[in-house]
Amino acid sequence: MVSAKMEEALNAQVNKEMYSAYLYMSMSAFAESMGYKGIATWFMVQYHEEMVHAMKIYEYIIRVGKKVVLNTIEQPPSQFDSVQDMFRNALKHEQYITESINNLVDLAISEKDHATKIFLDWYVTEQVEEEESVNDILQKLDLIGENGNALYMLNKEIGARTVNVALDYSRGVENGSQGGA
Ligand code: OFO
Repeated sequence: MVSAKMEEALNAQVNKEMYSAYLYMSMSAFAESMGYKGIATWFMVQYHEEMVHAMKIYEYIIRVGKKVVLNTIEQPPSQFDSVQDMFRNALKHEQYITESINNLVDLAISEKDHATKIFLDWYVTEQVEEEESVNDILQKLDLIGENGNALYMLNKEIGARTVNVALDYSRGVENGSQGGA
């Protein structure tokens, strides 16, 4: 049994994941405007991942017989000082999301809601990955410093990232296709 309090908290998390998608789409647009096509691709792949994060919770709320209530998505920043600044913001955001997931887990435990706790475990693991991948790029950016050639190479390297989550989740994320079909 999922409580009304948990239902509300899960709906709030849908909104946060949608904001994540929006934020990374905005970062992708900023990277495009700076001519960093590879970085733009990396953030657009991240956008797709966030949409799936939101959809998994959306579907869970429905599966447990509760109601999805969508809220306004906050406007993300559209201007950053540099590529480094953008990734620093991305890391800060992921740390915020990790905290939010941890709070949800705490709530599930305090309510003895084992099903939701198990459902959220996937997000706990995913957040380790989310922070790690951004941290990884930030470390490289620190090494690169002001070196334009090296930044160009990093742009190329991370631009090779591809989408490996469902792009069409009309029949559910688990049954989703990765697009093209
Ligand atoms: Fe949904 O993990 Fe990033 O924000």
